[in-house]
Amino acid sequence: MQRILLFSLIIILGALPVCKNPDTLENKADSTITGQVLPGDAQGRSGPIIVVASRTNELDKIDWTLQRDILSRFGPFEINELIGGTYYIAALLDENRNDQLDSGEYWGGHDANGDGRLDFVQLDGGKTLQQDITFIAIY
Ligand SMILES: [Ca+2]
Ligand SMILES: [Ca+2]
Repeated sequence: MQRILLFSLIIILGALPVCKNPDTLENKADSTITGQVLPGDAQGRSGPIIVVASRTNELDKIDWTLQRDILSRFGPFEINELIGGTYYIAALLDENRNDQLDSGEYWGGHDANGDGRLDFVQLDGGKTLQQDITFIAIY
């Protein structure tokens, strides 16, 4: 009887390291996006600036409450604890402070080719990506 118990204990202990650390390399949230928010078209305006790492560049679908940094003025931003992958960096000058992009508010982000649509960046797991962004237009 004791032998069976001991045997079971060895099996249980042997299995422990497997379930101890569920993080795999792909889903570890240890990447960072950082850079400067430049005024661009929003020069001279004020209000909280929300910068998000978004999975979409469709302005009406961006969630401004997740994976974000909030600034009180133009300047450096940093978004931490990101999983490696593809992101659109988007910025909102949230003048009415409701965490949403409203008509008449400035938006911007990383638009590499200047066509007025945000372009994605590729973020590697465990790395920090540096990308400056700017305000582009009024919504
Ligand atoms: Ca708003
Ligand atoms: Ca573009």
